[in-house]
Amino acid sequence: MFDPKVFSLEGKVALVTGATYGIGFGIATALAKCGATICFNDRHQEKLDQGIAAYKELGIEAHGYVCDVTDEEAVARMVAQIEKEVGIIDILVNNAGIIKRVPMIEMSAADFRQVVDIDLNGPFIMSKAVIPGMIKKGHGKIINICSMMSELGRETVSAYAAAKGGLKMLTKNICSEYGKYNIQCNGIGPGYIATPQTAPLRERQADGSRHPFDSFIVAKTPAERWGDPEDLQGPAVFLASDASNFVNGHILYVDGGILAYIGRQPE
Ligand code: NAP
Ligand code: GCO
Repeated sequence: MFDPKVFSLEGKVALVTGATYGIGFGIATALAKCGATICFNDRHQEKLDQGIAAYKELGIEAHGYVCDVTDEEAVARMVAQIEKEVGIIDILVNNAGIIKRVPMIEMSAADFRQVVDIDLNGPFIMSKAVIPGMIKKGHGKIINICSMMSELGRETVSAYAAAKGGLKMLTKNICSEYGKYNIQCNGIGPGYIATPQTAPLRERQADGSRHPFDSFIVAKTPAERWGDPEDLQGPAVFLASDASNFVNGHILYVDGGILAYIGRQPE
């Protein structure tokens, strides 16, 4: 008999990286509402405090840590501290990420490296730090926040596309290497989601009209709208829960249909 409790995260410890606001915050609040204890990090104490207050407003007692996901020693310290204070991590969501929109031939190697460092090396460093605990515990869930750019390219986002394409393959490799320990590593590929990261693409024009990129995305999305962090909550709960115990190495695109659509035909 199917038991809906399979979606429950009661008793689980979840670490969501970069979850002070945006997609990470949305996912963390959903995991908390399903019973998980939430840990999150931010690079800055001030933003961390704002995050803790925002969770509190929703009745969630989140554990916050100042930590940069690219700093291997700091990550190891944070994971050890979480294991001591909260418990071994059952669920890791690699959400922290940045984008730099610069035409490739104008982009410095330093900027390209920084994007790859945060968006790809960060999930590697984080996963490497939590997998030993998951092996010890006999189960684990890793969810990597991928992108449309794990599949598609576009002008100005070469570093981001390289990193998110790499993250898709890191997901498949973690599945391949650690599936035997009952660890499931999957990705979520959000479509275009209204958060601070995409705010410049949605800015109103001087005459009050929509940004051309905003109109382009609405036209390219069969749902005819931008996504919200809330759109990612159900998929994240599914991939964090026992309901997905035989789903591994999969990228779940949550994009309002963008990847299925060739685009609007000319009028
Ligand atoms: P956002 O609003 O810019 O939030 C990004 C978060 O990552 C912030 O909390 C930021 O914290 C944190 N962060 C960045 N670098 C970090 C580092 N080195 N160490 C720790 N935390 C770091 O972005 P978002 O739109 O919510 O995106 C979240 C994730 O989804 C990203 O991986 C993004 O690429 C991906 N994504 C976004 C969209 C979209 O349309 N919005 C679509 C697909 C995928 P601080 O800067 O405060 O430290
Ligand atoms: C861009 C966007 C994207 C999205 C997202 C799409 O400039 O094209 O910022 O890359 O944020 O990752 O899935």
